[in-house]
Amino acid sequence: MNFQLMKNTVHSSIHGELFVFENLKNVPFAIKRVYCIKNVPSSSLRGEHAHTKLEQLVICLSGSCKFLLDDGKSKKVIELNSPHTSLFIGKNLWREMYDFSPDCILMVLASDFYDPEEYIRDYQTFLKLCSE
Ligand code: T46
Repeated sequence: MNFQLMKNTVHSSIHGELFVFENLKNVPFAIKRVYCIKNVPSSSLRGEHAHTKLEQLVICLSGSCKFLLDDGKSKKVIELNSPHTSLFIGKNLWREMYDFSPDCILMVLASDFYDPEEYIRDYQTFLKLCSE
């Protein structure tokens, strides 16, 4: 499945922790966009789509949430609960995000600008593309 859990680069001292993300070094693509998700009600379901081109690195800066990842053949649930690990999500993976804690803050680094045309939002269409 086209995802990977990656250990983040952190500089820790008695004064706190500093996390570093650099293009094509510890981020496996050139970053064109950064967005954040927070204040998600615990009952909310986000995502429910796949991307035909986009690659992303998701960092849970605070709190926790779950990602269901689906490549059309199998499904895997990943819990993000630490800024020390990030989740790389490649293209053609259906994702659903849920079980957000009240303090959850996600920061997402993306390989391209926002393009709503590049989303697959219909699950049956996604399954059909997977079987081609
Ligand atoms: C993903 C998961 C992890 C923009 O205008 N620009 C942006 O860059 C983004 C990401 C979103 N938006 C707008 C589009 C919608 O009106 O923000 C609204 C919420 O977006 P969406 O419903 O796609 O949010 P999620 O949390 O379901 O999905 C997001 C990303 O869109 C998606 O790429 O993989 O987070």
